[in-house]
Amino acid sequence: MPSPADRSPPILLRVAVLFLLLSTASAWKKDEFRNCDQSPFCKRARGRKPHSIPSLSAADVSLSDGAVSARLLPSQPLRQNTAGDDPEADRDPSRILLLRLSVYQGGVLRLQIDEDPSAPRRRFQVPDVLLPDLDDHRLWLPRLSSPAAGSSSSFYLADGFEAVLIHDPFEIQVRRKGSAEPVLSLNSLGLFDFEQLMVKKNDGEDWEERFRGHTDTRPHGPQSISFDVSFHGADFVYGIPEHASSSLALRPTSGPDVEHSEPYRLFNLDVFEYLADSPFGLYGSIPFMLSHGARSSSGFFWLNAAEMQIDVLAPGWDDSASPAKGRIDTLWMSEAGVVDAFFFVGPDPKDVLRQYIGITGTPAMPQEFAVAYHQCRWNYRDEEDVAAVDAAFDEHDIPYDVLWLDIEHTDGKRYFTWDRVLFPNPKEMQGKLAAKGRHMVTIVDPHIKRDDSFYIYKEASEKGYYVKDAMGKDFDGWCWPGSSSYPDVLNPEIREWWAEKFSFQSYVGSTPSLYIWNDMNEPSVFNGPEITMPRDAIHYGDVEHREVHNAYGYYFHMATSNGLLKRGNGMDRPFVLSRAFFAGSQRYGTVWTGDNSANWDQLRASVPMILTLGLTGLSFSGADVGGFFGNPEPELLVRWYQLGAYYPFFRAHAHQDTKRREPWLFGEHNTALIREAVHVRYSLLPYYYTLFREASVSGIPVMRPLWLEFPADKETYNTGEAFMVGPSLLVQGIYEKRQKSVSVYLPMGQSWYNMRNGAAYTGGISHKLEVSEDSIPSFQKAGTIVPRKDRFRRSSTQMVNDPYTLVIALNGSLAAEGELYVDDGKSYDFEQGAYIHRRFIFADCKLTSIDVRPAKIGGKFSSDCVIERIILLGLPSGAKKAVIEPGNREADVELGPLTLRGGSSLVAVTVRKPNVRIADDWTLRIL
Ligand code: NBV
Repeated sequence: MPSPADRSPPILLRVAVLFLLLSTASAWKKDEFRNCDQSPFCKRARGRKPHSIPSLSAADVSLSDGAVSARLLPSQPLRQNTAGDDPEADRDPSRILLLRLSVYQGGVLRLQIDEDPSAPRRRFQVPDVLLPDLDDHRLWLPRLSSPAAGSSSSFYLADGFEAVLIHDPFEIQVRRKGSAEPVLSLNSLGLFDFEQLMVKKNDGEDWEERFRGHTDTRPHGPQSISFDVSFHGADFVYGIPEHASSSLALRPTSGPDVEHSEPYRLFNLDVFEYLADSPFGLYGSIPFMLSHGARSSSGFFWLNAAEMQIDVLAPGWDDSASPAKGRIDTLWMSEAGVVDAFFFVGPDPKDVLRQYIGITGTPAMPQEFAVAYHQCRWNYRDEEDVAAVDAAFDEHDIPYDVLWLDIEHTDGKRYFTWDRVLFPNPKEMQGKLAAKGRHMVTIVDPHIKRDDSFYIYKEASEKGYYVKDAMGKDFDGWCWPGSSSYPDVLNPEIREWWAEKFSFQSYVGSTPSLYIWNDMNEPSVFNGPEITMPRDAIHYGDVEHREVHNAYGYYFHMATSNGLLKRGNGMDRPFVLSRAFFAGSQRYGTVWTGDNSANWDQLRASVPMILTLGLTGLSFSGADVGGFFGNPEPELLVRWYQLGAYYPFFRAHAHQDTKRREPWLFGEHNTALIREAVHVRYSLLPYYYTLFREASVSGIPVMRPLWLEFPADKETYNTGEAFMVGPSLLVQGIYEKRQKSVSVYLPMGQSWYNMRNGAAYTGGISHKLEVSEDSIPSFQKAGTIVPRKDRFRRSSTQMVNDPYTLVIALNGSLAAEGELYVDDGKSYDFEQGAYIHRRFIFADCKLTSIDVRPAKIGGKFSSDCVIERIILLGLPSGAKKAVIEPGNREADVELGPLTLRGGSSLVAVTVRKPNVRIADDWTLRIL
């Protein structure tokens, strides 16, 4: 067997790769990545005009197995390719496409189009993303209705909605019953194109594609699919992460008034120093778009893991037709795979999210510690460094829950090992953190050092567990450890094997308080085309990498998460952070927005990015607080903590070349500001945990665009600077240096209370507010109740028995409602009903706590925690005391500050020490 050195890339290439990695001076390297014009499938599809290609018609439309099936045939005979240079004209006219339409409960239409069995090979359909029991929710269609002329077939889709298959040219429409206007349509612009697989007729045929010295052999020829999807009645479209943008609504990429723009690209890539505003694809891909408008919301999801490019077309993009009103046209293009697409009828935006989550799964319920603050850096040098950082948090009275170790903690980037000099006693180190209720996370990347003395490498190579190159040998790519191979996680057996590696016996030095971080799983390959794996590499089942690329990181995340689940005998909720993701990743853990930079634009872009992830299922996400590349000035760092404290995933992180930036390194004043920001998060942990529970049941994200809560308020549709945390809090970031004032739009229908000083504001207008350095603007919506814990400890685990504060923001009718969810914070006992779930209702001067667990649920979770304070905002003065039932006990009512530190806050009515248990039913009457 050749030595690893023999297999390394040539020295020149290694120098070039090293240069690429070390050159931090210049930003994003555009030329490293293909643009649409350099991807023939994208260029071809983008160049087409509506109805300009031979159309397909649906024939033999019938019901079979409770679903609609049809054959798609050319409407007219195909052109002759006389010049021999048009691959579109070369297809075998005798081959047809098979179409199937099926309906799932809750307003979901599925469209599948694939080649017939005479195709030279089976095209790849992504397994393991749709919920395994999805078919149990399929509706059996009893009948198809066709008008007399037989030009279309329609069938039931959901109450008030029907689906229509128009036969020639074929088109799919989702319509409100009785209305001729669709809500969603596919191929209404006649852009549907499906490149069928071909067999090479002679060796002279050149199907290869070249890009920057890399050759893609493309043994199966062009196989792309493209089509148009229109969202009717839509004002804006959102979704399809991951791209960095300052705008939450997707800006048009083609049409009048659009400067030359690339389509939105979905191709998982390790992009060095990405731009804050660009349609270029980043680390993860979710081909799910949703629309919202005054009339309705709807959604479209294409389950396809090959490279995808999506254009949002500006009105008038097609100069041959008059601009469509109240409709957004989009063009979807994928390099390979099949059509397996889902239409979601809405009509409310939360319905669309539920419909999407209904097929891809609800987000995993995180452990409570994971919802708290995480401290990371590439790298904490050694055990002394870890101990010093840990101690300094305590000295400076800043709580934190998790300390992270990046790649340098390993023995030569061999994951699952420890550098013996720097980390000689990993178990002891973790034990010391665990004694304070803290946890540790270590990094485990997918590139495995090709070194026969490394047990993981050896075992996987003996078992034949690596992705293969186009020649059938173990793929050999260059990454952190040098020459590396990549486990073929598409194979369930290999995922099982990988999962085993997390057992305490196998991962020597790991303890139960250690959790995992998966980085570089796009996968990143330094010497590969576009810094990733060649598209003609081969996976399990003879699947080409091009077909599965966007889901590689998903499978890796899944295998790791299952490893932690196994390690804890199914009783400990895994925590795994992944950089790459795909539809369904929400079931396996957390993601973050990768290598951002320490500048104000990236701080601003973090909000639309996280909101978009939330809309597409990934409710547990965050951005590196402080910015990964570069050194943030103290003001930026403070503002980032103030904003990051509201991200669902709150972690500070920094590149190894940056200056140290732990919260106490910027002088007393800044330390105090950061401490305050972290305290805000810790005091809101009960509220956040309750929101994570809601997300894990319904898929409604923790951090929400304003329009998700206020779908009728048009002013909110295009806002990506302010956001809601759950239904009750609105937060506005400060994105400029030395900003003195900010204009904040507070949605209509309610008034709002400033969370720091209790001042009331009217909804439905923009308020110009002075900006202070000690916080960013945050408001509680009138009519809501927010649970808090205001005593600060070293970590969230030490707060478990602490008492609660309820903040009640009254609306115009002096009423409010809110929820609290509590469980043991780590196990799955909640699935058996071992949790507390209360609804607090305030009306007629009486606060009632109601159990909202389903009546028949077993399992019990008990807690002796009590409510130690109730703060009422908006209560007219005059309250004298509170009377608690049962027991007819009295509690004092006084005027008190809104926060424990008081500061400049207005006083609010405070019930002191009501000491009612959160687990009990009670009422508290204000007299
Ligand atoms: O493992 C080192 C870094 C990590 O700190 C970062 O968070 C990842 O996104 N990793 C990327 C690789 C190096 C990036 C230059």
